[in-house]
Amino acid sequence: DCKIPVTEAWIRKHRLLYDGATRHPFIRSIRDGSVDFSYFKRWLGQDYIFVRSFVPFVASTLVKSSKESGDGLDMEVILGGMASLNDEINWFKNEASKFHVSLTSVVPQKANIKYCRFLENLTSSEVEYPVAISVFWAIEVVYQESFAHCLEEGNLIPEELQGTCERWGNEGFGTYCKTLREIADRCLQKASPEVISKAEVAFLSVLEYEVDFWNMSIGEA
Ligand code: HMH
Repeated sequence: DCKIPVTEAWIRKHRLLYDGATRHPFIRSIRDGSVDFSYFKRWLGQDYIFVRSFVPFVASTLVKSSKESGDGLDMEVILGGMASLNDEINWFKNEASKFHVSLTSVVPQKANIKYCRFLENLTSSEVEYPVAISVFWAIEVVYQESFAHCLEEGNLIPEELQGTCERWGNEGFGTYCKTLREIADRCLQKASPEVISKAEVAFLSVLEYEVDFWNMSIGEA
């Protein structure tokens, strides 16, 4: 049915993989309080590296949005996203010092290197805006859904990890992800079948990289 937004169709079609990325055992362990803090610390160090390479990707998406004909609101939303990444980098530094993780000595692991390389390839001006904005949305929504799940009724989140869950699980971040999704759907609706299909492949890659990233955090990759 052409009335279902494209992202909705993708999630329905790839439900198992989507749930694999947003309901990973590592996330479930944070929710139920059984999380191993050494895994959390590994995740923290690796994610700091990831976020640093996420910034140039978001910047390249911002450039693409600025070239779109439209009301210019997309660019403002992405600019807001960049501003929150600035806060996020500072949050990582602060959190790392609380958990005694030295960010300067973190060695990027294979799953992280691969994910960062994927993002770097997407910064090319050859990559169409609908592809880039779909990837941007997918990356953010995986964390939003994961940590919002942690915060749902009945959770036993360790006090030390409450702030982490709120960082991505809070309502404001949820609204931001919804806005990104609306932008993506609007772009995809106007895109050619070839571009839509490239964007779907990229969306699936994000889900796979996210699962690998969680696996790496629990030492299984
Ligand atoms: C691996 N995916 C990963 N790290 C993040 N910080 C996000 C998504 C969301 O910002």
